[in-house]
Amino acid sequence: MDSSKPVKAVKDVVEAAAAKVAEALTSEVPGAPGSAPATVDEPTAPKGPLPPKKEQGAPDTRTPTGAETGAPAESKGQQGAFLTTSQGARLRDTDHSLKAGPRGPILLQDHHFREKITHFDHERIPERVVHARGAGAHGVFTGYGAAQKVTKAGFLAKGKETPVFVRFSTVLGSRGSADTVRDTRGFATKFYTDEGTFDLVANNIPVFFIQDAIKFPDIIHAGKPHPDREIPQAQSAHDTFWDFVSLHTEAQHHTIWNMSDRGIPRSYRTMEGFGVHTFRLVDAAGETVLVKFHWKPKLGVHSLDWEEAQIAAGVDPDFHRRDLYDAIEAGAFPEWELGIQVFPDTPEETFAGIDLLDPTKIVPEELAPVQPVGKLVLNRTPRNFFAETEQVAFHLGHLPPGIDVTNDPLLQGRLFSYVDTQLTRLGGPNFSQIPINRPHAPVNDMLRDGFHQHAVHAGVAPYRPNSLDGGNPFTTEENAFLDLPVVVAEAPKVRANPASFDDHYSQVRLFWLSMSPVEKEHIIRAYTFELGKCYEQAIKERQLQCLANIDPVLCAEVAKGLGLPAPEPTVPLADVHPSPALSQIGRMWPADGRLIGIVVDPAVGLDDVGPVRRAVFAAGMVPLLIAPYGGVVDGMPVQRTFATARSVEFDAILVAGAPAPAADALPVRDAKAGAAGSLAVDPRVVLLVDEAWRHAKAIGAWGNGLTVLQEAGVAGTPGVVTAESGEDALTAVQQLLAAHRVWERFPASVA
Ligand code: HDE
Repeated sequence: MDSSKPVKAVKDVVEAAAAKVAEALTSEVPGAPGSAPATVDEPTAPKGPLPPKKEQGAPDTRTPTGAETGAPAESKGQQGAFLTTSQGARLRDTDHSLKAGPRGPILLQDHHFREKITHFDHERIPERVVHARGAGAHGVFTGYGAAQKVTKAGFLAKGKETPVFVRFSTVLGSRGSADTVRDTRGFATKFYTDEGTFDLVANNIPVFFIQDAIKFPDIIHAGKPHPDREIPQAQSAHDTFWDFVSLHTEAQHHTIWNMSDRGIPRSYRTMEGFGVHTFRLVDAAGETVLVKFHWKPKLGVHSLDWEEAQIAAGVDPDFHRRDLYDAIEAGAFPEWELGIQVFPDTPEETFAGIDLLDPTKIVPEELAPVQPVGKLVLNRTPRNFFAETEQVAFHLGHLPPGIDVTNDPLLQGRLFSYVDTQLTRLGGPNFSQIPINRPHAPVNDMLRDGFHQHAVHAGVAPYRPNSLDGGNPFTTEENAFLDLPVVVAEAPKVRANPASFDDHYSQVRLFWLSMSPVEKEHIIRAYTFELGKCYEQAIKERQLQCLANIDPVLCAEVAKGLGLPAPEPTVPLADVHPSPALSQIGRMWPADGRLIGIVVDPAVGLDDVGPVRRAVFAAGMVPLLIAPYGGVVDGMPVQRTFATARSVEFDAILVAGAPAPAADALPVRDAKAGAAGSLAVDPRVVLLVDEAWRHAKAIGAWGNGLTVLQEAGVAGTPGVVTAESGEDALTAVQQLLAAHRVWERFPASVA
């Protein structure tokens, strides 16, 4: 009897089922690692490398001097089916070193071993001194033409499309630190314009800690972990940080932004970006204006709740990185508008009494509206993190004709720092030849040689003027960058600031008074937490003095939490007009790319879940099924199980069933199960709903799902909708999501 037949038939069925699961998972779940599912058995037949994932892009293939090569991006990466040495010689074996007999020792002769290990030994480069932790994406910028009346920069022309690479980052943490810590975020954009690369190296906070770049090492040393124990990682909640900002009171404005919800963004997609400094634009006729750059996210500015940020730092330290890449993969391309605030270029360089050279000051949008000048869409994820995100090198001095700098002393110092830092980080002066940094404009410089020189320069006369290379290259007036002949007033050389820089409190108060009650509560909570983590009483008292100079209510509330008396102000409280534009609350925003967790109970059938899932997709959001076990239920892929899900991953929860405790609802298997006991519903589902409620997220339930609301004790409370059908529940939840959170769930004690 041929017994292999039934066995083969079973194997075929199992393999077919596994392939179906794999297909469902790779086609519908953002985040699958490869472009095709992995096979269980080790592949034996050689074939070429798989294509990249559909959402991945790589830097254009350009020569080191900016010319298009026409070569496909693959030609720079792995190619062919056979493993080779770095010199292209095919290898028979890479798993065994060359030894004197199977028991060794290893022979010095083993050049393959030495090449492999030596290269590995040198895989790491120094991380960035600041902004070490980041995530990048490719995209396209389209000009609206609106800026052409103030600048000749060609990439801002109407309909002009320019490729870009954006890198978002945190400031304080190391490369491996968590994404959701309380910190400022970097928002650096490289525009590969036809007229030379333009880098807009921005942050998500419009002011900076200090007014002079010479203090940058000091503020960073204060914010980084303490030098003895190297703790805490990626935090400002420690003594040295608060010591610095309470002694250098110019830092108070940036600090209140950090303590507000801006310090814990929901997503890179929901962050504003600010160029911080004032720049100078010049038009074709040579007329100039002063401007501040703003990025406005299409989805609005939204933040995490502090508890969410803390949980996410543990359960998903890659929270923002994952969010960015999953959104792009799901087709929910993140979008921003670039806008400018425009000010007349007067000798005083002030606007409405605000010193435009002081990087600790904003100009409220109510005084100078942000005028949209173009749109940024991020539509491709990098193919290789190191090659692109790690090696990208931004520099404030990368400016095309039409954009120039001002004398802001912070900006002036940055003009030195950014090239200087790359010399160590990227190992020499030729970092602009690394693929991600190659300009798209033709490059014809006379910079030569140096480590890692990729160009094979022709000619014998890299100097000017010359008579040997036919005089080439020539300088030109035609669309050349112009250092604007701005008049510098006669003045003594001094180490000093202008007197206007001495106002350290009025705009901090302006920010505080512009917040809604719930945002004020969050600020009080953040100061109380951060100062509560300091050991030194004197530092707490000094910072309380700063808070007294901002606002008595803020000071009193934080003092209460610290168990200290609230001091009286030492400066008169500024009489300021609030700027409603600074508040994140009170408007409605599209819910594109939001993550909707759907709790299902496969034990009772899922007929109603399919239509809801499709409706979530149709609304431009991403549905994630949460089930007792993994795999596929009713033909739909399960993205999270009760064991792997945590509320922080979802913007809203739909409860389609009341699943009984699953087989793994044991505290010994999953701490989230708590003391499972004899509950009717899986305790992880109850926790999910409870946390979502605590973080003021929209919750919708229908059918058996109502039982879960009862179990969690949230039924009938604001933002918890019960509906006849899943689709009705989704419609209601979508409306709630437009406001980001159910704000009524956060009662405020301050007005
Ligand atoms: Fe930076 N900053 N910075 N910075 N910065 C760097 O450059 C520096 C400042 C910003 O994703 C470094 O390539 C000085 C303001 C971003 O690669 C370094 C001062 C703003 C990034 C440096 C400032 C920024 C950096 C470290 C003056 C917002 C990440 C690695 C006080 C407008 C870019 C590197 C990326 C990175 C110096 C202040 C934004 C050391 C001296 C203000 C987004 O050169």
